[in-house]
Amino acid sequence: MLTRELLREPGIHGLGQVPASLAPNGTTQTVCGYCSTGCGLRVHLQDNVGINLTPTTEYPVNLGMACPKGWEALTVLDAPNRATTPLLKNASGEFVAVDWEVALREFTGRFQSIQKDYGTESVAFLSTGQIPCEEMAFLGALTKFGMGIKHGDGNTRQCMATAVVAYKQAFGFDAPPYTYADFEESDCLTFVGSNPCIAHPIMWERVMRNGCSPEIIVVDPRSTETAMYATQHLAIAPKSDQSLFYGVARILIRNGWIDQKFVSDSTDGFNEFATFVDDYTVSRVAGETGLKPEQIERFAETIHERKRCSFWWTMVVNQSYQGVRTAQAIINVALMTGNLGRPGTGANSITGQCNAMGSRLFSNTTNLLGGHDFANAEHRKKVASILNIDAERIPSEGSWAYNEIMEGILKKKIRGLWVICTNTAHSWINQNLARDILDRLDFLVVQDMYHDTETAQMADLVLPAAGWGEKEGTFVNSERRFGVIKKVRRAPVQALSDFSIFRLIAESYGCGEMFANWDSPEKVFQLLKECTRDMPCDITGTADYEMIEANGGIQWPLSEGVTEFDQERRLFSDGKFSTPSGRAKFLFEPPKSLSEPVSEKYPFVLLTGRGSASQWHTQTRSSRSAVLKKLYPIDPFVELNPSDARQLGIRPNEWVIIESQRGRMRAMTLLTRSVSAGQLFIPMHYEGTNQLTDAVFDPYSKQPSYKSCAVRISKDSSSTASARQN
Ligand SMILES: Nc1nc2c(c(=O)[nH]1)N[C@H]1C(S)=C(S)[C@@H](COP(=O)(O)OP(=O)(O)OC[C@H]3O[C@@H](n4cnc5c(=O)[nH]c(N)nc54)[C@H](O)[C@@H]3O)O[C@H]1N2
Ligand SMILES: Nc1nc2c(c(=O)[nH]1)N[C@H]1C(S)=C(S)[C@@H](COP(=O)(O)OP(=O)(O)OC[C@H]3O[C@@H](n4cnc5c(=O)[nH]c(N)nc54)[C@H](O)[C@@H]3O)O[C@H]1N2
Ligand code: SF4
Ligand SMILES: [Mo]
Repeated sequence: MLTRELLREPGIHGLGQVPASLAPNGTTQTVCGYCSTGCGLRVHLQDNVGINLTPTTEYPVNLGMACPKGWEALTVLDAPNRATTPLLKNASGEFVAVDWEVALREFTGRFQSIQKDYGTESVAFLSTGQIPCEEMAFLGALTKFGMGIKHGDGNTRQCMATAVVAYKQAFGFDAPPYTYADFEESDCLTFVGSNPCIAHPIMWERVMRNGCSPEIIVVDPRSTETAMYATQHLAIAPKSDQSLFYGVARILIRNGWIDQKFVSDSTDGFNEFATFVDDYTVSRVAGETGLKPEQIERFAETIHERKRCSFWWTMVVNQSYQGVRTAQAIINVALMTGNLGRPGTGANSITGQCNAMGSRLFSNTTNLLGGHDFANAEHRKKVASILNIDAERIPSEGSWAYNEIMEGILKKKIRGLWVICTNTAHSWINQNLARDILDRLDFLVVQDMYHDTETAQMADLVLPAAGWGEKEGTFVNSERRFGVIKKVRRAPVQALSDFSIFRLIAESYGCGEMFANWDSPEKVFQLLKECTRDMPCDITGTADYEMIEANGGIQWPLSEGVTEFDQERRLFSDGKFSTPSGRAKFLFEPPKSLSEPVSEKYPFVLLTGRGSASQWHTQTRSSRSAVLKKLYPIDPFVELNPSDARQLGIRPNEWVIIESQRGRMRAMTLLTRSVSAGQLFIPMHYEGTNQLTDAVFDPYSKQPSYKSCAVRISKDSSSTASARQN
């Protein structure tokens, strides 16, 4: 089909407003498009258009609750800076509105000519954990099987790559084992570098419903909102979590507080691990973590005393130069105490974005569709036959990771880049370098809901995308639950769903034939379902979107033939893992010291993370709601301990300059004891934060270590006023 004809197809623009199947003035069920909690939201329609929403009371995830972002999810679709038409940069560097035909011609012409001159591998893509599975899979299949692109990765590398690798190595498959009921059923919850009060507020509400008088242990250098609820707050020295868990393991072993049966039936490598951790004496670990020996001992005792211990980690473990081994240090403690597979237990990675879990299975970047392995010829054959393509078209290796793609641009191996639903020029580590790298590209395409993100401004071509609420598909939340998202609004002007954009590009690139059947998200869902057959994530028992919705979402796995199943299910209740031996592995390695220790010149450790429940990442979306904007400081702020402030003569609410070896930013001071002396905290939502961060990576997961680097802070002598502007 010609691109021109395809453009006229009603399905491409989805001009029929919302699908006719929805009651024009009733309500319809969808799931939230921000965080990985995956709350159910009921959208209220007027004349077929979503005008308001309320959290769904009967949805098993959120039970009628939502955080401010969820409540405001529709508002941000109306923003005046929505990308409404393709924009092409002219010779004088100005954007000119063009129609889709010109945009597609330009996209294909420029990328194909780069591929012709420098090889097919010279074009790469960077995508996201925030588009539905069907769109991710389309992008991954189109680029890898259709366009001959070899390297593509996503912002998920910034987010949960470490958890993926840690699970794969330990369990044989990337399988977060829990269900949210575990928040309520656990009698001891440990949160490691995780601030659910802010980052996963509705998961935290589930913790608040826990009726087992749980011990809540929070391991975080800061006294976060979550730490304030802790029965034990371990204000650990940055990046010493691995030592802490080795120390705890040693205490458990020395006291015989081990689940021998679980260890011998379901694990490998315990004896080697026990020998290894014997060096991690309480005094050594106290020295390395800055904790008191009693705190470490009490932590171990609590794990022993309590019957159902769950261990939850989020970004700090993942975003580290030693993330994989830190995650496994936590997994090891759960394994040795038999805290896996039973209600209220688990070594549980909480992921971040609404569909980060979907990207783990279907982005076709690190894994071949459905959690398969590119290197495995049988897997390639299986997927090729499901997609009805030649197996030769499937590469036998995975892609370069995000950082390798960025390095590839520096080395001129990558000359064309397509960025979909992520804001690299704000969120990638060490921004001065990152922007310099993006500047070197011959052709940069950015596909986003908004035309003025930091990355879109650097683009040669901007493709206007529909957002959540304007398209259909499925998301997978942190507890492996598929949820269906609905189209309840028409995307503005010429903006198209990412799905439609991929269809058009397939056609224009000359590989439309390969995707002839990929004409609706639900058809693609059926293909993806087949791709999971006989894998640990098998969802062949899920008939269609309707069944997902009728069940309040469906967790993987659900194999064909299974008709009776619980709404909340966890993995490994049989003690069997996906490794060749069927046993989980103890994995360990000596911890490394801080990648950039403080020095006389840069005496503070900078921690970064989420600032408030109302801010989302680079704020392209959340800053478009007047309600959300009232709930957080508009100006960048830095949390500083009052004792440090006194020494430096810095006052509250004063502009200061924070500098690292790589860059500097301005921020307002917030004096608070929630950060320890010698540490600073700046939320990631402000553009300047990643001017400071240091581009170091975990050797196994290649995830950037955003959470600690050395900085200094000084008064901003240039500033006269310290008034906040709103
Ligand atoms: N409101 C809101 N919610 C979000 C997001 C958002 O942007 N806004 N983003 C979503 C995404 S994608 C993600 S990945 C998650 C992130 O969710 P979280 O990981 O829970 O959030 P962060 O604030 O990034 O980091 C958590 C904590 O790690 C602590 N920390 C720093 N260094 C160390 C250390 O060395 N050891 C330990 N133990 N702790 C340390 C920080 O003080 C911080 O409180 O949030 C998701 N939810
Ligand atoms: N210093 C520091 N930096 C960090 C972190 C940290 O803790 N500290 N955390 C890291 C983590 S965990 C993450 S996940 C990243 C997040 O970093 P990013 O992915 O860069 O952040 P977002 O603002 O979510 O960017 C998503 C973009 O997609 C657009 N968008 C939204 N929906 C759609 C859609 O449906 N289609 C299309 N085409 N576009 C859409 C939005 O407008 C936005 O521009 O940041 C990382 N950076
Ligand atoms: S907790 Fe997450 S999924 Fe739930 S409403 Fe808030 S942002 Fe949406
Ligand atoms: Mo993330």
